[in-house]
Amino acid sequence: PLPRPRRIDILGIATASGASVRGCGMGPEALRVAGLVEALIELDHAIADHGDLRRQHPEMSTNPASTRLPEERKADVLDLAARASDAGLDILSEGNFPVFLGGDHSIAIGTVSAVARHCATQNTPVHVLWIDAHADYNTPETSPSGNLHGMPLALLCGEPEFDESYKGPWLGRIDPRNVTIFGARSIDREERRLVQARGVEVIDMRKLDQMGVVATMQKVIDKAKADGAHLHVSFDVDSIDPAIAPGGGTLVPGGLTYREAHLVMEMLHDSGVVGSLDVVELNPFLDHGGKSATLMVDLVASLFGRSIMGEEPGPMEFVTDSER
Ligand code: 5AB
Ligand code: MN
Ligand code: MN
Ligand code: MN
Repeated sequence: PLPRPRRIDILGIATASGASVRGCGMGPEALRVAGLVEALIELDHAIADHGDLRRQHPEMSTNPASTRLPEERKADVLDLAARASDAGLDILSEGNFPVFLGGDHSIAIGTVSAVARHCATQNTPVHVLWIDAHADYNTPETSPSGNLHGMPLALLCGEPEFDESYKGPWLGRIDPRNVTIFGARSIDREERRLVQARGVEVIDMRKLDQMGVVATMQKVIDKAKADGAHLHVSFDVDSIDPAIAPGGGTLVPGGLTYREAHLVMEMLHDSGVVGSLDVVELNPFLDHGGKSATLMVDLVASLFGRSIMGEEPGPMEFVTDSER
């Protein structure tokens, strides 16, 4: 089993530079306003909030359109990825559980890199559970939009179409065969070919409808356990049905229900294999009265042990103050 974390460490990465729709840079603040920290304290966890990484002087637009071209946003994305990777590595090295708040999904380039670098020093395999309506496995060649929030998995899995300009000593590497995409319902044609060729496990909505959360999630958990892995969970708000989570820029109908999403988090809690979490793509500007932010806070609380019938001391029990 993984060593028990000492503390939950929150780090925001306040950016929308990986997306073409603006607003998810406000995600970390909306999650705090919705009561994220209080929900975790309520569950008796020790918390540290590191505030947000952001670009103080983002590149200016050179085109007349209101949003900058993907190429103009790339420097922001990679700078923040490098900083998130280093900051995340510090948190993990101290034995704490990082909760990364996006920001668009390009932040996972940095957050998953932190996990990969840390686990390399511990000789622990990294498994990734990517909960998302999309596969986020495009390369600069296959991407229909050029937006980096659609490419993090491909870069992290070492796809050769990324040139040296995307890389640095901060970049970690994961094995596509240890990645599961969960809740997918919008995958581009070339992207689908890549995912299949690399052996990424895709639990799409069709499979979920037929097999349900319990059977599909149990497989993910059993595989991570059998491998003695650190499971990183990357939760894209757009995995949830837009009717209950309207706060996103890339909504796709037919998403996870309220109970399906909670059951995923409850099972992950009980599994004890999760070592880090991203909450990404929340766009407070598009949200309806904080509805999506509040739902995300409830889901994070379920991952950290909130349950309907009260707490059972489980495998994800944290080190208490007196044990330190
Ligand atoms: B998200 C699309 N596949 O690459 C692309 O929200 C959408 O992080 C990507 O999952 C969506 O532009 C990225 C069409
Ligand atoms: Mn995504
Ligand atoms: Mn998505
Ligand atoms: Mn999105």
